[in-house]
Amino acid sequence: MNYREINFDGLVGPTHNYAGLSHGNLASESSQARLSNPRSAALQGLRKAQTLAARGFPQGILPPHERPSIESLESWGFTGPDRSSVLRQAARGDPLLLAAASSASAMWTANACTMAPSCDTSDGRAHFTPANLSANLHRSIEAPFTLRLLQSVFSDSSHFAVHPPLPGGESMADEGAANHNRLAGPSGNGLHLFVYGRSALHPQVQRPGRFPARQSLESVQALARLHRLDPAGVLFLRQSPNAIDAGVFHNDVISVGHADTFICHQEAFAGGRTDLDLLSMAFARFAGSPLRLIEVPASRVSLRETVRTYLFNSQLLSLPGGRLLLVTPRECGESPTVAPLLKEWLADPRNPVDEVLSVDLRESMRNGGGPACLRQRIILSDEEIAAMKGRLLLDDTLFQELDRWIRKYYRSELRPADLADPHLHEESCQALEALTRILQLPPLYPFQQ
Ligand code: SUG
Repeated sequence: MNYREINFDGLVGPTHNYAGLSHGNLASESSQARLSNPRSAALQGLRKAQTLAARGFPQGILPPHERPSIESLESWGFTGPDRSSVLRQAARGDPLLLAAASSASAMWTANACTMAPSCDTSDGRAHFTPANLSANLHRSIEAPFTLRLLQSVFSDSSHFAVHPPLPGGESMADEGAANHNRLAGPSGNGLHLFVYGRSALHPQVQRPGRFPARQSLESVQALARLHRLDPAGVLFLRQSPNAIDAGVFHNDVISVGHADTFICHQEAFAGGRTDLDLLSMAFARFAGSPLRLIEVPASRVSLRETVRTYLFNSQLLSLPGGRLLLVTPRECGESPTVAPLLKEWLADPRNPVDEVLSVDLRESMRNGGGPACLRQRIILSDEEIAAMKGRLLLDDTLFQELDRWIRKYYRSELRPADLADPHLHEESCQALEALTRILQLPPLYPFQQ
């Protein structure tokens, strides 16, 4: 069977703003209250997706969520005869809750779910579990809509299993594919690397001292079981608490893997070199071929520069002949330490990276979201692709329609104070209504019920 990796990028929603909601995410904290430009943000993301689609990389799109989430505000006790009164009450009662209900954070679809392709699962179906994102209030409210969306797109239960987000609150905190990599060699056997930052049931596992560790060991173990993965093809590694304390709130800020290549910073994992040896051995045993491992020493790129440039939040994509394309944030090319490193990689014939493509994602980057955060990798067979519902695969026509849609509906300036503006919610709903038609989805949004 022929399998393809499709990158599903999240369309940035019309309420994209900087509310400083993510403790431990340095970009989010330092951008708080900054003026945002939702239109540019959405166009930057769409342009990245289109650039890759135009080069022949299969590319999908996932829609934004309804924001501000009136449903969430009502569930937190803000009531009223209509939506504007709920918004007014929330703005007066607790502007921080309104900000949490308004974030366009669903754009970072790496956090939408974790998936396992059908070639790796014992029941031969592709498995999906939406992330509960319970570490942050503004992100936790994404899970119900993500579930509805996945259930709608992957509704054919002969091909797909869509699980509900993990229950269990903080103990089962799950951030989705941002802490998961599937590595595979020519044999096609996929090794699943799950990364966690703490354990709920084993308090002896050291936690970071400064910032929260979002993903629990118990959650990744549950995902591997639910997705019916072969235990021999699964590895759990702990993120380095030092890295978390330096602002590495997800593992995809410090490592990226694709096919048989894994690129990471020296300080990515708690066990350092031992963990990388474990990974190489597990891969060689399971995939039957060696892992191409690129470890970047701290003496070349500091943790600080790692977090500032998002080098490891680049996308790795297969070019013909087993070579790789690295899609980096523009910040990498501007860095006095990262730019020369990338040049060296390109000049070194032993390094599998053959091309670097720099993309401008400034609006998302200011909230801590680089190229890899904006995409969810979904590996499907041709038959499964045909069984997907909706018009989510990006081609030139869809790109043109989405480009026009963004230019029509999105504001070019948004301040945190604008979140209480009832017109913003109305405009967003009009935009999402139009998008529902463009993407040929059923009415899934709360305002459509
Ligand atoms: O969860 N930022 C997101 C960034 C997510 C990046 N995703 C990956 N690494 N895969 C987060 O911290 C900031 C929102 C604000 O502050 O307004 C935010 O949610």
